Amino acid sequence: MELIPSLRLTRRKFIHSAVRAGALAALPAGFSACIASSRAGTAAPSHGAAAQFELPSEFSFPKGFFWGAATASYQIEGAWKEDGKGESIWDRFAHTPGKIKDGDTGDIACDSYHRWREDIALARAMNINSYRFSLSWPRIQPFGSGSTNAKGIDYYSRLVDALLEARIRPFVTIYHWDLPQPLEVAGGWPNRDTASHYADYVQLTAHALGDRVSDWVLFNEPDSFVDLGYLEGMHAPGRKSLLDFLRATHVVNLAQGAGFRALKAVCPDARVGTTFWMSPCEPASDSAEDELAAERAHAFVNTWFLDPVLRGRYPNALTFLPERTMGIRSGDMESMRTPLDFIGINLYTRTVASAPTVLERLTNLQQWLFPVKMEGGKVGPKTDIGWEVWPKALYDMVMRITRDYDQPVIEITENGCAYNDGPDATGAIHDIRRIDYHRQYLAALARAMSEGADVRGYHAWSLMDNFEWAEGFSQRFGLSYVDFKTQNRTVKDSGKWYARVAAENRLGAA
Ligand code: IFM
Repeated sequence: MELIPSLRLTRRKFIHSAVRAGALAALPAGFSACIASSRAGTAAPSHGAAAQFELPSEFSFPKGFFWGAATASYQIEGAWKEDGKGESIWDRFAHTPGKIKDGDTGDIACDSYHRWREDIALARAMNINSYRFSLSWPRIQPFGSGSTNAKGIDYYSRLVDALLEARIRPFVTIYHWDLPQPLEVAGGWPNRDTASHYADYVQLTAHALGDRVSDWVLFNEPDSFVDLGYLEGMHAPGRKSLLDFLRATHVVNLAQGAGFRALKAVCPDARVGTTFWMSPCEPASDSAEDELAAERAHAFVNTWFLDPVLRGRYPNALTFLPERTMGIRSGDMESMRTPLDFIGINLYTRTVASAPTVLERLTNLQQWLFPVKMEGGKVGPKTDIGWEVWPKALYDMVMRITRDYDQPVIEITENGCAYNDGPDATGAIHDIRRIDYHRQYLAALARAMSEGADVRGYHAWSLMDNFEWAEGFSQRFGLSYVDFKTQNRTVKDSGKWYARVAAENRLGAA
């Protein structure tokens, strides 16, 4: 059964608006001195009242702030069946004709399995002090359980050592979507056993790397891989089933609790969090119905996975919670509740939500279950992948999480934009729009920090152009350009700009 067409918009095409009066509160005394209108500040309102938004043109970040960049194993490593690596669901999915744009695969990707030294050199050239990368589960455990692949462990061990030597924090994501294929054959994430296999794998990685790695991300965007992989079918393993979506949701939440405890059992002092795809959800109009729809959208987009871990309950996203269908058992709520050390936020854009009409609800089971229509904002400029540039989204989201979850520690684990600028005749890549994007989003983040948000780091997505899932190599998010024929890497103008910001620990005037 497919859920509402509008859900298709959630992860990749949606956007919301959160132009709430509170979000536009006056700036604290002492901060306004360094405020100047920026380009973001000139954005037109998404609806109704004027949405003026002042951004600081200059801001000094706190000492010890992490200036990072992020990548993920399947998107960069390649070497898909080398040195004992097992097959992942992404290997299988990408090898299935028609699943990925232009028939691209991650078989070679950025060849980072062989070129990781060059990648660390890129990070150094950009003055990055935090590198967020992910571990490929089937490279470490080819079958998802049982035997360990020593060569896989060695690869990550060498990477971690080299990062530490370069004074770069290794920020390790344990799961970024590449489930071992044998576990999918056994039922995948909807199968409860996957949670205990995951906890075993977490413990294995903690034993292997925990003497040198202090900062861990349990999951990258559980909402994305469960939604896109099990409900919408656009990502591996390509299922389109409401039942699988609901079950996978719950098993991932159980895995998260079990994984957290497994990691802390080995490394009690480790900082352990999870990274969530987030997007502030704005009502399409001032009507009470759209306001309610925006809150429902928020529950589905932002807290569907956050509330189980932090509050031990599911949010009110659906008209009712099908507990038995989800496979919820007695004691589950307690075991999925976990005191994460930080919340990772991956943020790109906003969502606009509106209420379906009564007729739409009565005639469409899916809209009855989840009565919300969601889409992306249509006011700001679009990046090449079609996502609206809306820097205020970062401010709104960070402030909402800060308010609603009692000022948690936050890491911006991803923020970035797809612009496909290529090299000019001299080989230089003048990606001015990417500089603008990061500058404006960083300014919005600075404003949130000046208003009390406890943000410890910012990670640009991505260190380099890479395999963008179902979009293949058609979307370039990197601060460095990768020539996928020669595998040559070139730092783009945005990477050089980022290097200056990171070195000065300060966002200067444009
Ligand atoms: O490329 C992805 C990444 O794997 C997860 N977050 C969003 C990025 C851009 O779509």
